[in-house]
Amino acid sequence: MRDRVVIKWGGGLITDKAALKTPRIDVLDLLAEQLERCLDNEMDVVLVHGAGSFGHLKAKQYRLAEGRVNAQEIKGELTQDEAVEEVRQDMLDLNEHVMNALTKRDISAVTLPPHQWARNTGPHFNGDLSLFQDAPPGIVLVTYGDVVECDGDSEFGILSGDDLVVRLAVELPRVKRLVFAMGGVDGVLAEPPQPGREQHLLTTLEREQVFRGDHASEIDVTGGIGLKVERGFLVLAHGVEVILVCGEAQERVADACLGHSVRGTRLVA
Ligand code: IP8
Repeated sequence: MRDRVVIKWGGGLITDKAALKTPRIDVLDLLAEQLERCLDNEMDVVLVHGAGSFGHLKAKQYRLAEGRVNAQEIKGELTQDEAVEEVRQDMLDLNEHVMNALTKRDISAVTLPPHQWARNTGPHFNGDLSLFQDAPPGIVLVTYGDVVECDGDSEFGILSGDDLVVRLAVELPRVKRLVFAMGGVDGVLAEPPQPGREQHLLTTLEREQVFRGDHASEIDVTGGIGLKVERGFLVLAHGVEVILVCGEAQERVADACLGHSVRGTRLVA
């Protein structure tokens, strides 16, 4: 029986986060190559990707993470409903770039867009994971952070990829580890990166340890590195390993997925 790994490709890694709808094709190609290495080593993969500049900028402008707000409070040309549709389409466009990178390497993959199967936000969102569970060996199932329908007055909200990975890693059988591939950092740093100062990487991280996440709240409507760590600890509590690595460094994502020792941050109980 093949083991499974759940991988999150961060939005800040696969897109240029400051420029609207700009994918980093070279990074996607590198990540696809490493994903193929996992499959070649008998490790099945569930892939979740973030939104980066395909989701956060517009979602922030139209306050989609807050759900329905008074139309007069929205500053922009679109209504919130139009913004929901546009962000969903933008995410489909980003997903197409992801799928192209996989297809270039002949990796068989199927996308399940959350707005079609998930409801509500947070790590306990609703949605049937059986399609992920029933995937034949070697077929990569792909999903991503999206705008989903919500119960109650909020009507819609943002389901982050960092929440999707929790249920996928905990509920699917044979998941060995969860790997967060991030852009621009080697893992969790003791303090936010500063130009000219050496990064102090925390190679292991316990829940009680204090750290300050560098969360660019002006562009990121979900949670930055703090959310990944928080969600990571939920997963770790179920006996699944959790590692955060730099996704731009050759081989680190594949090494982490395959259980080799790697530069990054490992969550410890
Ligand atoms: O980048 C956010 O997903 P994340 C999804 O995984 C949108 O947190 C549409 C902003």
